[in-house]
Amino acid sequence: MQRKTLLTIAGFDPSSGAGITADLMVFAAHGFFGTSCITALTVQNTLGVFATHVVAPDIVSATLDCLWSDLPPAGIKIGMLGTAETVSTVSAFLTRIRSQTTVVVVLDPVLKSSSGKDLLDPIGVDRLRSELLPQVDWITPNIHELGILLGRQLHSGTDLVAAASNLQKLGRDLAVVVTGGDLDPPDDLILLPHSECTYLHGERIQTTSTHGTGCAFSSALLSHLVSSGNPLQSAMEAKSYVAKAMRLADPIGAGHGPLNHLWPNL
Ligand code: PXL
Repeated sequence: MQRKTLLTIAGFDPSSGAGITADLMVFAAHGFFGTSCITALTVQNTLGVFATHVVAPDIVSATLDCLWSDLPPAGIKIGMLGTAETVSTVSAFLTRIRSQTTVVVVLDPVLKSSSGKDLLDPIGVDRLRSELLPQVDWITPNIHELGILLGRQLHSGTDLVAAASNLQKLGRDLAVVVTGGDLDPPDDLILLPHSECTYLHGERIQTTSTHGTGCAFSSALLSHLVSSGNPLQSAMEAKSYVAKAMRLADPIGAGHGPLNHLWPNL
């Protein structure tokens, strides 16, 4: 059978911990051919993000159409978008293609780097809520991103089920995974459309190799959704893939190092 293609629309991290290069490794590790549309260049290493430079929205739009006409993906992962214009460009692309065909779309709402740099402007956050959310099937915020999307600070004592349910109402049959890496215990909360919420149990892993765990989780989730179609099973597989990629990572760089995205191929 022909190998399927998955597309990532995301930023470029030259240190390969997060963004496009990490997503492509995750797709390859799951047996997919990966294509990409770069929305922004970042200047970063394991110590943090020092600058960003966005790609012009007309180049993003042309890239998406160019790939769509020749290498149509079976699934799309969206990460860093950078600006409100790019959010609208990607939303318009999804509206175009979703009127023609069914394609699974997973949105990792990349809003800030862990070193605190804004990776999406404030109007972009508004448009992500109003224009992009209705065009995606899954969203995978961590607790900080969930708080920004809902416009209030969340903490460990917050009713996360109610918060996830409020986010779900902004989409159309949206599945929400609140990733638990910043929670104690690090359990993920999953809210599927028309369903009760479920928790995926996670273990705290003692490692400094944590850069890009959100990118890896969302790309692995997309890979499993496209290969099995089973929502809960896919989220479970993606969580255990990321845990193993953290455990098997080499400690490179002086800060938060990359995961071992390619471990299934070793
Ligand atoms: O981990 C979030 C993220 C995603 N994509 C890019 C990034 C970052 C964090 O720094 O730089 C390109």
